[in-house]
Amino acid sequence: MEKMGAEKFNTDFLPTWCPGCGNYGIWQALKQAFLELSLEPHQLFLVYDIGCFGNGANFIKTYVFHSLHGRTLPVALGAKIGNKDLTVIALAGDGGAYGEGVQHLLHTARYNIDITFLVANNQRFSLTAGQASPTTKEGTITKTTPFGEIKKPINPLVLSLEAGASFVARGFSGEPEHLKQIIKEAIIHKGFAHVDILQPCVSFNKENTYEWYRNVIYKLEEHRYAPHNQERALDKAREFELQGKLPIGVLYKGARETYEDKIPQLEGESLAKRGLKGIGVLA
Ligand SMILES: Cc1ncc(C[n+]2csc(CCOP(=O)(O)OP(=O)(O)O)c2C)c(N)n1
Ligand code: SF4
Ligand SMILES: [Mg+2]
Repeated sequence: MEKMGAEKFNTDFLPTWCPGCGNYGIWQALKQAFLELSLEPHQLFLVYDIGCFGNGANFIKTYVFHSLHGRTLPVALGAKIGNKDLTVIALAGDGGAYGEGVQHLLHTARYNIDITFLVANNQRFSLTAGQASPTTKEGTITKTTPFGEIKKPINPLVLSLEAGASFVARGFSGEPEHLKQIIKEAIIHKGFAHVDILQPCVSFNKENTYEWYRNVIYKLEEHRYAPHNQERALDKAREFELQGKLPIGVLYKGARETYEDKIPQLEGESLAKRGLKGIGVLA
């Protein structure tokens, strides 16, 4: 029998994440967002990174590519150029997104290509047993930082805002309903949409627990925040460092021409349908 609800995006494999892992909330929010946007599995192309979150590639029934560590964005960008009719989403952990692949974040934001980037930020390289990642707080003890992390963490939302992302948001996997709304907005947005998702890792991050997050987060939309000013968005992105509060919701949404719209060869029918002959590459 054909599945009707969000379960139609389930595969035959059950998630292997630890009980209580924040990835479950993201998985549920993602499937529900697809359902509510009336997206069918064949209209979606998901590019997953390597990692705990990346293992989600096995648990979602859409077109899926399980990419190399840190390389989701170039694959997603190529897929979108090849077939602009697809809804293309790249999904990575903080290690892949802000470590191995941080250069791709900056350049994809510059392109402003119409794809969505969802990052499960647990502040650890969790699949490989919890080493410090680029978002780990200074002083944190992990296997690779036995005397405490000595490097400064990066602020991913500041990076993508500065690089030109036209949609920047922060979600929390412990608030899947709220996260679903953000994911829906990010998919609908025309241009590069970056969503950093606070994701508790119950096995390797004992500090940033669900409870810890609940004490510091607040929802932007409950504070009459309008996400149309880049300078204000930068202030919001830095608020935790300055004031110890973590705003979740859409920080910035702006209208900017997309990469696809600026390339005359990509006008009209998608390349996948026309083939390379259609743009004069092959005789
Ligand atoms: C180029 C490369 N470097 C390192 C690895 C080893 N590796 C695999 S998963 C992983 C950790 C991933 O951390 P993150 O991206 O934050 O995802 P999480 O597991 O936390 O969800 C690492 C370091 C790899 N597979 N490829
Ligand atoms: S190690 Fe952490 S991120 Fe990985 S599945 Fe377990 S709780 Fe989730
Ligand atoms: Mg991680």
